[in-house]
Amino acid sequence: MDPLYIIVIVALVFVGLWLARRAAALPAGADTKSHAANAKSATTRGPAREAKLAARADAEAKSEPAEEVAEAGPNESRESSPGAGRRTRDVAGLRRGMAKMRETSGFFGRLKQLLGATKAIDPRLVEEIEEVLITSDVGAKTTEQLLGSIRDGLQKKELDDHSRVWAALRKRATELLDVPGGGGLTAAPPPMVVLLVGVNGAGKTTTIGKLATKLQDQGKRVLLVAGDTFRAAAVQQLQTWGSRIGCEVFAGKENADPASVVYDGIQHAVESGHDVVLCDTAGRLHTKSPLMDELRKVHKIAQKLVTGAPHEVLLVVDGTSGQNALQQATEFGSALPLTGIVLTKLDGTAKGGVVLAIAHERRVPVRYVGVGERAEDLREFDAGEFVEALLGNAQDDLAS
Ligand SMILES: Nc1nc2c(ncn2[C@@H]2O[C@H](COP(=O)(O)OP(=O)(O)OP(=O)(O)O)[C@@H](O)[C@H]2O)c(=O)[nH]1
Ligand SMILES: [Mg+2]
Repeated sequence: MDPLYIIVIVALVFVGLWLARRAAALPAGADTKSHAANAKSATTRGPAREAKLAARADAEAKSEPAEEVAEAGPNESRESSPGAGRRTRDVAGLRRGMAKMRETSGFFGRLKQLLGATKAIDPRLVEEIEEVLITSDVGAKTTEQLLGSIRDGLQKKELDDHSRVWAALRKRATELLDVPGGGGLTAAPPPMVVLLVGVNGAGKTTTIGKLATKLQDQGKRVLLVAGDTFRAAAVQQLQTWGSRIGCEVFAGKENADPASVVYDGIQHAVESGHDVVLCDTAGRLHTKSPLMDELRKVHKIAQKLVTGAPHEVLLVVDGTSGQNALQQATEFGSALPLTGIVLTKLDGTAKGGVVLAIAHERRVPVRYVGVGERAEDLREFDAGEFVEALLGNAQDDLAS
Protein backbone atom coordinates (compact mmCIF):
# COMPACT_ATOMS: atom_id res chain seq x y z
CA MET A 1 0.00 0.00 0.00
CA ASP A 2 1.16 3.47 -0.76
CA PRO A 3 2.67 4.93 2.47
CA LEU A 4 0.98 8.24 1.78
CA TYR A 5 -2.38 6.48 1.69
CA ILE A 6 -1.59 4.86 5.09
CA ILE A 7 -0.63 8.26 6.62
CA VAL A 8 -3.89 9.79 5.38
CA ILE A 9 -5.92 6.93 6.93
CA VAL A 10 -4.10 7.21 10.29
CA ALA A 11 -4.54 11.00 10.25
CA LEU A 12 -8.25 10.60 9.55
CA VAL A 13 -8.60 8.08 12.42
CA PHE A 14 -6.88 10.50 14.84
CA VAL A 15 -9.04 13.39 13.69
CA GLY A 16 -12.13 11.20 14.11
CA LEU A 17 -11.08 10.12 17.59
CA TRP A 18 -10.35 13.70 18.59
CA LEU A 19 -13.70 14.87 17.32
CA ALA A 20 -15.48 12.02 19.16
CA ARG A 21 -13.69 12.84 22.43
CA ARG A 22 -14.50 16.50 22.04
CA ALA A 23 -18.12 15.72 21.42
CA ALA A 24 -18.22 13.60 24.58
CA ALA A 25 -16.20 16.08 26.62
CA LEU A 26 -18.20 19.19 25.82
CA PRO A 27 -21.38 18.27 27.61
CA ALA A 28 -19.35 17.02 30.55
CA GLY A 29 -17.48 20.28 30.74
CA ALA A 30 -20.64 22.30 30.37
CA ASP A 31 -22.24 20.31 33.15
CA THR A 32 -19.30 20.87 35.45
CA LYS A 33 -19.51 24.54 34.74
CA SER A 34 -23.17 24.67 35.52
CA HIS A 35 -22.58 22.72 38.76
CA ALA A 36 -19.90 25.14 39.64
CA ALA A 37 -22.24 28.01 38.97
CA ASN A 38 -24.94 26.33 41.01
CA ALA A 39 -22.51 25.60 43.77
CA LYS A 40 -21.52 29.21 43.79
CA SER A 41 -25.07 30.41 43.87
CA ALA A 42 -25.86 27.83 46.53
CA THR A 43 -23.02 28.99 48.67
CA THR A 44 -23.94 32.62 48.26
CA ARG A 45 -27.69 31.99 48.54
CA GLY A 46 -27.36 29.44 51.39
CA PRO A 47 -25.98 31.68 54.10
CA ALA A 48 -27.98 34.61 52.82
CA ARG A 49 -31.13 32.57 53.00
CA GLU A 50 -30.24 31.15 56.38
CA ALA A 51 -29.49 34.65 57.62
CA LYS A 52 -32.79 35.81 56.21
CA LEU A 53 -34.65 32.90 57.82
CA ALA A 54 -32.89 33.49 61.11
CA ALA A 55 -33.78 37.18 60.96
CA ARG A 56 -37.37 36.25 60.20
CA ALA A 57 -37.54 33.73 63.04
CA ASP A 58 -36.08 36.35 65.32
CA ALA A 59 -38.60 38.93 64.17
CA GLU A 60 -41.41 36.42 64.62
CA ALA A 61 -40.18 35.53 68.07
CA LYS A 62 -40.05 39.19 68.96
CA SER A 63 -43.47 39.93 67.54
CA GLU A 64 -45.05 36.86 69.14
CA PRO A 65 -46.11 38.47 72.38
CA ALA A 66 -47.66 41.35 70.49
CA GLU A 67 -49.59 38.93 68.31
CA GLU A 68 -50.75 37.04 71.33
CA VAL A 69 -51.94 40.25 72.92
CA ALA A 70 -53.81 41.16 69.77
CA GLU A 71 -55.48 37.79 69.57
CA ALA A 72 -56.02 37.26 73.19
CA GLY A 73 -57.22 40.68 74.08
CA PRO A 74 -56.74 42.31 77.39
CA ASN A 75 -57.80 39.47 79.40
CA GLU A 76 -56.34 36.79 77.65
CA SER A 77 -53.90 35.51 79.50
CA ARG A 78 -57.33 34.10 79.79
CA GLU A 79 -53.46 34.27 81.38
CA SER A 80 -54.79 31.34 78.78
CA SER A 81 -56.10 34.38 77.61
CA PRO A 82 -55.19 36.98 79.20
CA GLY A 83 -51.69 35.69 79.78
CA ALA A 84 -52.38 38.06 77.07
CA GLY A 85 -50.80 35.88 76.27
CA ARG A 86 -50.69 32.47 77.37
CA ARG A 87 -51.71 31.41 80.74
CA THR A 88 -49.44 29.08 82.55
CA ARG A 89 -50.91 26.77 85.12
CA ASP A 90 -49.43 27.28 88.53
CA VAL A 91 -51.17 24.97 90.95
CA ALA A 92 -48.25 25.08 93.39
CA GLY A 93 -48.31 28.88 93.48
CA LEU A 94 -52.06 28.95 94.04
CA ARG A 95 -51.69 26.35 96.77
CA ARG A 96 -49.15 28.53 98.52
CA GLY A 97 -51.61 31.40 98.30
CA MET A 98 -54.34 29.27 99.84
CA ALA A 99 -52.07 27.72 102.46
CA LYS A 100 -54.49 28.38 105.32
CA MET A 101 -57.07 26.10 103.74
CA ARG A 102 -54.49 23.35 103.73
CA GLU A 103 -53.67 23.62 107.42
CA THR A 104 -55.04 20.88 109.70
CA SER A 105 -57.93 23.10 110.72
CA GLY A 106 -58.58 24.33 107.18
CA PHE A 107 -61.02 23.21 104.51
CA PHE A 108 -58.63 20.80 102.79
CA GLY A 109 -56.80 19.81 105.97
CA ARG A 110 -60.03 18.65 107.60
CA LEU A 111 -61.19 16.75 104.52
CA LYS A 112 -57.84 15.08 104.31
CA GLN A 113 -58.13 13.82 107.87
CA LEU A 114 -61.60 12.48 107.18
CA LEU A 115 -60.62 10.80 103.97
CA GLY A 116 -57.61 9.16 105.52
CA ALA A 117 -57.47 5.52 104.55
CA THR A 118 -58.36 4.30 108.02
CA LYS A 119 -61.90 5.68 107.96
CA ALA A 120 -64.63 3.40 106.77
CA ILE A 121 -66.47 4.58 103.69
CA ASP A 122 -70.05 4.70 104.88
CA PRO A 123 -72.93 7.18 105.35
CA ARG A 124 -71.36 8.39 108.59
CA LEU A 125 -68.33 9.56 106.58
CA VAL A 126 -70.61 11.51 104.25
CA GLU A 127 -72.15 13.26 107.24
CA GLU A 128 -68.72 14.25 108.45
CA ILE A 129 -67.73 15.58 105.02
CA GLU A 130 -70.99 17.53 105.02
CA GLU A 131 -70.07 19.19 108.28
CA VAL A 132 -66.67 20.24 106.93
CA LEU A 133 -68.25 21.70 103.82
CA ILE A 134 -70.95 23.61 105.67
CA THR A 135 -68.51 25.06 108.17
CA SER A 136 -66.13 26.02 105.37
CA ASP A 137 -68.69 28.42 103.86
CA VAL A 138 -69.78 26.13 101.06
CA GLY A 139 -73.40 26.66 102.13
CA ALA A 140 -76.19 24.13 102.45
CA LYS A 141 -77.37 24.10 98.82
CA THR A 142 -73.95 23.74 97.30
CA THR A 143 -72.93 21.15 99.89
CA GLU A 144 -75.93 19.10 98.84
CA GLN A 145 -74.83 19.35 95.22
CA LEU A 146 -71.33 18.24 96.10
CA LEU A 147 -72.43 15.30 98.17
CA GLY A 148 -75.19 14.08 95.89
CA SER A 149 -72.87 12.09 93.66
CA ILE A 150 -71.00 10.67 96.65
CA ARG A 151 -74.24 9.44 98.22
CA ASP A 152 -75.24 7.92 94.89
CA GLY A 153 -71.86 6.28 94.54
CA LEU A 154 -72.09 4.80 98.02
CA GLN A 155 -75.54 3.41 97.36
CA LYS A 156 -74.39 1.84 94.14
CA LYS A 157 -71.31 0.53 95.93
CA GLU A 158 -69.11 2.30 93.41
CA LEU A 159 -67.10 4.28 95.93
CA ASP A 160 -65.20 1.55 97.60
CA ASP A 161 -61.96 3.40 98.20
CA HIS A 162 -60.89 6.82 99.39
CA SER A 163 -59.33 7.93 96.17
CA ARG A 164 -62.69 7.41 94.47
CA VAL A 165 -64.43 9.59 97.03
CA TRP A 166 -61.83 12.32 96.46
CA ALA A 167 -62.24 11.96 92.72
CA ALA A 168 -66.03 12.26 92.95
CA LEU A 169 -65.70 15.36 95.13
CA ARG A 170 -63.19 16.96 92.79
CA LYS A 171 -65.23 16.20 89.71
CA ARG A 172 -68.40 17.71 91.14
CA ALA A 173 -66.55 20.76 92.53
CA THR A 174 -65.02 21.43 89.09
CA GLU A 175 -68.43 21.16 87.46
CA LEU A 176 -69.96 23.61 89.92
CA LEU A 177 -67.12 26.11 89.53
CA ASP A 178 -66.99 25.92 85.78
CA VAL A 179 -69.49 28.69 85.07
CA PRO A 180 -69.23 29.89 81.44
CA GLY A 181 -67.25 33.10 81.10
CA GLY A 182 -64.88 32.47 84.00
CA GLY A 183 -61.22 33.47 83.92
CA GLY A 184 -59.62 36.67 82.68
CA LEU A 185 -61.21 39.67 81.03
CA THR A 186 -62.92 39.15 77.70
CA ALA A 187 -61.25 40.97 74.83
CA ALA A 188 -62.92 44.15 73.56
CA PRO A 189 -61.88 46.88 71.16
CA PRO A 190 -60.02 49.70 72.89
CA PRO A 191 -60.71 51.40 75.08
CA MET A 192 -62.13 48.57 77.08
CA VAL A 193 -63.99 49.91 80.08
CA VAL A 194 -64.08 47.92 83.31
CA LEU A 195 -66.02 48.94 86.41
CA LEU A 196 -65.06 47.45 89.74
CA VAL A 197 -67.75 47.53 92.39
CA GLY A 198 -68.18 46.10 95.85
CA VAL A 199 -68.65 46.91 99.52
CA ASN A 200 -66.05 48.89 101.40
CA GLY A 201 -62.85 47.11 102.16
CA ALA A 202 -63.56 44.25 99.72
CA GLY A 203 -60.36 44.97 97.82
CA LYS A 204 -61.52 47.00 94.76
CA THR A 205 -58.67 49.50 94.68
CA THR A 206 -56.06 46.85 95.38
CA THR A 207 -57.52 44.62 92.66
CA ILE A 208 -57.37 47.54 90.21
CA GLY A 209 -53.66 47.97 90.99
CA LYS A 210 -53.03 44.25 90.50
CA LEU A 211 -55.09 44.04 87.33
CA ALA A 212 -53.36 47.08 85.87
CA THR A 213 -50.02 45.41 86.57
CA LYS A 214 -51.12 42.32 84.68
CA LEU A 215 -52.48 44.28 81.73
CA GLN A 216 -49.41 46.48 81.49
CA ASP A 217 -47.25 43.38 81.51
CA GLN A 218 -49.23 42.33 78.47
CA GLY A 219 -48.33 45.60 76.78
CA LYS A 220 -51.64 47.37 77.33
CA ARG A 221 -51.92 51.09 77.94
CA VAL A 222 -54.04 51.31 81.06
CA LEU A 223 -55.80 54.27 82.66
CA LEU A 224 -56.99 54.13 86.26
CA VAL A 225 -60.03 56.30 86.96
CA ALA A 226 -60.60 57.41 90.53
CA GLY A 227 -64.37 57.03 90.62
CA ASP A 228 -64.38 56.74 94.40
CA THR A 229 -64.77 60.36 95.37
CA PHE A 230 -66.41 59.41 98.63
CA ARG A 231 -63.14 59.48 100.55
CA ALA A 232 -60.14 61.69 99.71
CA ALA A 233 -57.87 58.84 100.76
CA ALA A 234 -59.36 56.61 98.06
CA VAL A 235 -57.97 58.84 95.30
CA GLN A 236 -54.58 58.89 97.01
CA GLN A 237 -54.58 55.12 97.34
CA LEU A 238 -55.16 54.77 93.60
CA GLN A 239 -52.46 57.34 92.87
CA THR A 240 -50.03 55.42 95.05
CA TRP A 241 -50.74 52.30 92.99
CA GLY A 242 -50.37 54.36 89.82
CA SER A 243 -46.94 55.64 90.73
CA ARG A 244 -45.84 52.25 92.05
CA ILE A 245 -46.65 50.46 88.80
CA GLY A 246 -46.13 53.37 86.40
CA CYS A 247 -49.75 53.73 85.35
CA GLU A 248 -51.64 56.94 84.59
CA VAL A 249 -54.42 57.89 87.02
CA PHE A 250 -57.33 60.14 86.13
CA ALA A 251 -58.83 61.92 89.13
CA GLY A 252 -61.56 64.53 89.25
CA LYS A 253 -61.88 67.41 91.65
CA GLU A 254 -62.44 66.71 95.31
CA ASN A 255 -66.02 65.68 96.04
CA ALA A 256 -66.80 65.58 92.33
CA ASP A 257 -69.73 63.49 91.18
CA PRO A 258 -68.36 59.94 90.61
CA ALA A 259 -70.32 59.52 87.38
CA SER A 260 -68.84 62.71 85.92
CA VAL A 261 -65.31 61.59 86.86
CA VAL A 262 -65.89 58.26 85.14
CA TYR A 263 -67.27 60.04 82.05
CA ASP A 264 -64.31 62.43 81.87
CA GLY A 265 -61.89 59.58 82.49
CA ILE A 266 -63.28 57.51 79.62
CA GLN A 267 -63.20 60.57 77.37
CA HIS A 268 -59.55 61.09 78.26
CA ALA A 269 -58.83 57.44 77.43
CA VAL A 270 -60.56 57.77 74.05
CA GLU A 271 -58.60 60.92 73.23
CA SER A 272 -55.25 59.62 74.31
CA GLY A 273 -55.53 56.07 73.00
CA HIS A 274 -55.58 53.95 76.15
CA ASP A 275 -56.42 50.28 75.69
CA VAL A 276 -58.11 49.65 79.01
CA VAL A 277 -59.85 51.90 81.54
CA LEU A 278 -60.19 50.51 85.06
CA CYS A 279 -62.74 52.51 87.07
CA ASP A 280 -62.59 52.44 90.84
CA THR A 281 -65.86 53.07 92.65
CA ALA A 282 -66.85 53.77 96.22
CA GLY A 283 -67.68 51.06 98.72
CA ARG A 284 -70.08 51.42 101.65
CA LEU A 285 -72.65 48.94 102.78
CA HIS A 286 -74.36 47.13 99.96
CA THR A 287 -77.65 47.50 101.77
CA LYS A 288 -77.48 51.28 101.50
CA SER A 289 -79.48 52.28 98.46
CA PRO A 290 -77.58 55.55 97.76
CA LEU A 291 -74.58 53.42 96.86
CA MET A 292 -76.60 51.34 94.44
CA ASP A 293 -78.17 54.46 92.93
CA GLU A 294 -74.75 56.00 92.53
CA LEU A 295 -73.37 52.87 90.88
CA ARG A 296 -76.32 52.64 88.50
CA LYS A 297 -75.61 56.22 87.48
CA VAL A 298 -71.91 55.45 86.97
CA HIS A 299 -72.83 52.39 84.93
CA LYS A 300 -75.22 54.38 82.75
CA ILE A 301 -72.74 57.14 82.05
CA ALA A 302 -69.99 54.65 81.29
CA GLN A 303 -72.12 53.53 78.32
CA LYS A 304 -72.19 56.96 76.67
CA LEU A 305 -68.84 57.33 74.95
CA VAL A 306 -67.72 53.89 73.92
CA THR A 307 -69.79 51.23 72.20
CA GLY A 308 -70.34 48.21 74.40
CA ALA A 309 -69.00 49.93 77.53
CA PRO A 310 -68.75 49.10 80.30
CA HIS A 311 -67.42 45.86 78.88
CA GLU A 312 -66.98 44.33 82.29
CA VAL A 313 -68.66 44.99 85.64
CA LEU A 314 -66.71 43.06 88.22
CA LEU A 315 -67.99 42.57 91.73
CA VAL A 316 -65.12 42.43 94.19
CA VAL A 317 -65.94 40.26 97.17
CA ASP A 318 -63.91 39.60 100.30
CA GLY A 319 -63.37 35.83 100.38
CA THR A 320 -63.24 35.89 104.17
CA SER A 321 -66.74 37.30 104.44
CA GLY A 322 -68.40 33.88 104.21
CA GLN A 323 -72.05 33.71 103.39
CA ASN A 324 -72.17 37.53 103.34
CA ALA A 325 -70.43 37.28 100.01
CA LEU A 326 -73.45 35.48 98.60
CA GLN A 327 -75.69 38.25 99.84
CA GLN A 328 -73.47 40.85 98.19
CA ALA A 329 -73.57 38.97 94.90
CA THR A 330 -77.38 39.07 95.08
CA GLU A 331 -77.63 42.77 95.97
CA PHE A 332 -75.12 44.02 93.43
CA GLY A 333 -76.40 41.58 90.84
CA SER A 334 -79.88 42.99 91.06
CA ALA A 335 -78.61 46.58 90.63
CA LEU A 336 -76.02 46.01 87.90
CA PRO A 337 -75.36 43.55 85.09
CA LEU A 338 -72.38 41.86 86.70
CA THR A 339 -70.04 40.10 84.31
CA GLY A 340 -67.95 38.42 86.95
CA ILE A 341 -66.63 38.16 90.46
CA VAL A 342 -63.21 38.82 91.90
CA LEU A 343 -62.79 36.95 95.15
CA THR A 344 -60.09 38.55 97.27
CA LYS A 345 -58.18 37.58 100.41
CA LEU A 346 -58.28 33.83 99.86
CA ASP A 347 -54.87 33.86 101.53
CA GLY A 348 -56.58 35.04 104.70
CA THR A 349 -59.14 32.31 105.13
CA ALA A 350 -59.01 28.66 106.13
CA LYS A 351 -62.49 28.18 104.62
CA GLY A 352 -62.76 29.35 101.05
CA GLY A 353 -65.91 27.37 100.33
CA VAL A 354 -67.68 30.57 99.35
CA VAL A 355 -66.08 30.32 95.91
CA LEU A 356 -68.14 27.20 95.31
CA ALA A 357 -71.27 28.73 96.78
CA ILE A 358 -71.10 31.87 94.61
CA ALA A 359 -70.36 29.98 91.43
CA HIS A 360 -73.10 27.44 92.02
CA GLU A 361 -75.82 29.54 93.62
CA ARG A 362 -75.36 32.82 91.75
CA ARG A 363 -73.97 31.42 88.49
CA VAL A 364 -71.74 34.47 88.18
CA PRO A 365 -68.36 33.42 86.80
CA VAL A 366 -65.34 33.89 89.01
CA ARG A 367 -62.76 35.85 87.00
CA TYR A 368 -59.90 36.34 89.42
CA VAL A 369 -58.91 35.40 92.94
CA GLY A 370 -56.75 37.51 95.21
CA VAL A 371 -54.22 35.64 97.33
CA GLY A 372 -52.24 38.48 98.86
CA GLU A 373 -51.59 42.19 98.81
CA ARG A 374 -48.79 42.33 96.27
CA ALA A 375 -49.25 43.31 92.64
CA GLU A 376 -48.65 39.74 91.51
CA ASP A 377 -51.14 38.21 93.93
CA LEU A 378 -54.09 38.26 91.56
CA ARG A 379 -54.72 35.02 89.76
CA GLU A 380 -56.90 34.36 86.84
CA PHE A 381 -59.48 31.83 87.85
CA ASP A 382 -59.61 28.42 86.31
CA ALA A 383 -61.98 25.85 87.80
CA GLY A 384 -59.70 22.86 87.20
CA GLU A 385 -56.63 24.57 88.56
CA PHE A 386 -58.50 25.88 91.58
CA VAL A 387 -59.89 22.47 92.47
CA GLU A 388 -56.48 20.90 92.05
CA ALA A 389 -54.93 23.50 94.33
CA LEU A 390 -57.68 23.02 96.90
CA LEU A 391 -58.49 19.33 96.68
CA GLY A 392 -55.39 17.87 95.09
CA ASN A 393 -55.24 15.55 92.11
CA ALA A 394 -55.18 11.83 91.57
CA GLN A 395 -51.40 11.72 91.95
CA ASP A 396 -51.35 13.37 95.36
CA ASP A 397 -51.10 11.09 98.32
CA LEU A 398 -54.16 12.51 99.96
CA ALA A 399 -54.64 9.77 102.45
CA SER A 400 -51.28 10.13 104.11
N1 LIG B 1 -54.35 39.50 102.30
C1 LIG B 1 -54.98 40.13 101.31
N2 LIG B 1 -55.34 41.41 101.47
C2 LIG B 1 -55.99 42.03 100.46
C3 LIG B 1 -56.29 41.37 99.25
N3 LIG B 1 -56.95 42.25 98.46
C4 LIG B 1 -57.03 43.39 99.15
N4 LIG B 1 -56.47 43.28 100.35
C5 LIG B 1 -56.37 44.27 101.44
O1 LIG B 1 -57.67 44.62 101.84
C6 LIG B 1 -57.69 45.96 102.29
C7 LIG B 1 -58.81 46.71 101.61
O2 LIG B 1 -58.52 46.77 100.25
P1 LIG B 1 -58.98 47.99 99.31
O3 LIG B 1 -58.47 47.71 97.97
O4 LIG B 1 -58.66 49.29 99.91
O5 LIG B 1 -60.54 47.79 99.36
P2 LIG B 1 -61.67 48.67 98.68
O6 LIG B 1 -62.73 47.76 98.24
O7 LIG B 1 -61.07 49.56 97.66
O8 LIG B 1 -62.18 49.51 99.92
P3 LIG B 1 -62.98 50.92 99.89
O9 LIG B 1 -62.23 51.84 99.01
O10 LIG B 1 -62.99 51.34 101.31
O11 LIG B 1 -64.35 50.64 99.42
C8 LIG B 1 -56.32 46.53 101.99
O12 LIG B 1 -55.55 46.51 103.16
C9 LIG B 1 -55.74 45.57 100.98
O13 LIG B 1 -54.34 45.49 101.03
C10 LIG B 1 -55.90 39.98 99.11
O14 LIG B 1 -56.15 39.30 98.12
N5 LIG B 1 -55.25 39.44 100.18
MG1 LIG C 1 -61.08 51.58 97.41
